[in-house]
Amino acid sequence: MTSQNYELLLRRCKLLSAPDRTEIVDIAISAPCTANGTVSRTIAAIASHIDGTAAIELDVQNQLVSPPFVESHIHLDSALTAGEPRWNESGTLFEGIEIWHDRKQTLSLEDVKQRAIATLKQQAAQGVLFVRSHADVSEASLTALVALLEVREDVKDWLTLQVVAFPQDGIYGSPKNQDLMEEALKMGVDVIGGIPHYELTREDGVNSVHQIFKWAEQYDRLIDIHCDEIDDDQSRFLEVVAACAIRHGMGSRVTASHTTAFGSYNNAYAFKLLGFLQRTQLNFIANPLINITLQGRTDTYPKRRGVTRVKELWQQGINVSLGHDCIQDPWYSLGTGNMLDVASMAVHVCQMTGMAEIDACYNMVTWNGAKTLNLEEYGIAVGKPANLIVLDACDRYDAIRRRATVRHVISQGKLLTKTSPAEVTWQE
Ligand code: 17E
Ligand code: FE2
Repeated sequence: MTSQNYELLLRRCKLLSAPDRTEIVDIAISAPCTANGTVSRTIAAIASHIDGTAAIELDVQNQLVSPPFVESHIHLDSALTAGEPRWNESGTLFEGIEIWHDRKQTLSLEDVKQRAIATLKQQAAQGVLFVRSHADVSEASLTALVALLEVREDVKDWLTLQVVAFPQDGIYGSPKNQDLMEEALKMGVDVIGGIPHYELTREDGVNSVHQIFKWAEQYDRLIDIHCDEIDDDQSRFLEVVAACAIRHGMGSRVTASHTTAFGSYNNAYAFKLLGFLQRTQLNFIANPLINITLQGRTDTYPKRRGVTRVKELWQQGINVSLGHDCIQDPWYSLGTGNMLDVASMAVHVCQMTGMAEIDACYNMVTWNGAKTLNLEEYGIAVGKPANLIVLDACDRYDAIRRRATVRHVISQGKLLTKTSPAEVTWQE
């Protein structure tokens, strides 16, 4: 057999080839081939030893090779604005919405694009190659949306971005907002969002969910609703989303984000709801960094964690992924884009410290995120697009515990970034 020439060869990889499988292998990535005008590089071979040469050959030395991280929930339009025009002193969701309301009066295309791309670069360098971002569409100019749709195009050679039309001020909060949602759909958003707990009345909230499902059918889009992001145990829009998902047969295309009130529901109701949810194939997104800081603010002690029931949903086999939600914005002034920070916070806040539970938290920022985003070609297998990351870690537990450095990011077959782990030298 003649030895092949590849674009890239990775030797001695500890490959996470599936959520429950690792193997030590070589991975070869094909030279680019052009089909229908797009250049693609796919995974050509995975084997215990691959004969061949390559333009770039990396000895991975038995470190972990994983599919890229998936950031399933972030607001890129507000990223990197913390303190503008003022700091969120109460730390509540509602003060955040007020501050953002003032900041968004001064948005320009360049302002949003520059911050969004800077954030995506931070994320990509840390192994994130798939991102779902909300874009606030409650401003008449739709500046945030136009900018993020342009960014989606600008980054598509190295990162896949989905954009959600997110009505921050409510679909019925102002008479123009319904038209703005429809405008956003016509402009080509990937996903329809909503915020039923922030509509003026419970009835408006319920109606907003029905309207979102109507639009999703009419325009053939995914759904991702900010749902019950409040500690109010009476905030029960999740059951409406679940019922609509069942009736429209759309479960796997629908996501309920945050659902923090689920952490406050009484157990009798929560257990009934869990049963319903199992019939829906709905996706859930928890944002543990921000949920633990924004929620519980009206409590004294005991103080609620304000995070949805991640462990119980996972135990029921329901798809849960994790997001950052914010990086340096009016709701959360911290954040670096590192998905291992998010997974680590989930381990703590959701008390998922069992070995299988820690692995599950890693899966929530990889495979589960891909499922939430309805990505078709995710994972590392022969014939798939060559997207993968090399971590300075021996397994998922090690990666989360040490927030391991992502040493190499390979996007669409090309080496996108290299990062060296910090090195300590003891001075005798
Ligand atoms: N807007 C909202 O309603 N909820 C959030 N968590 C953020 C923005 C970040
Ligand atoms: Fe959010």
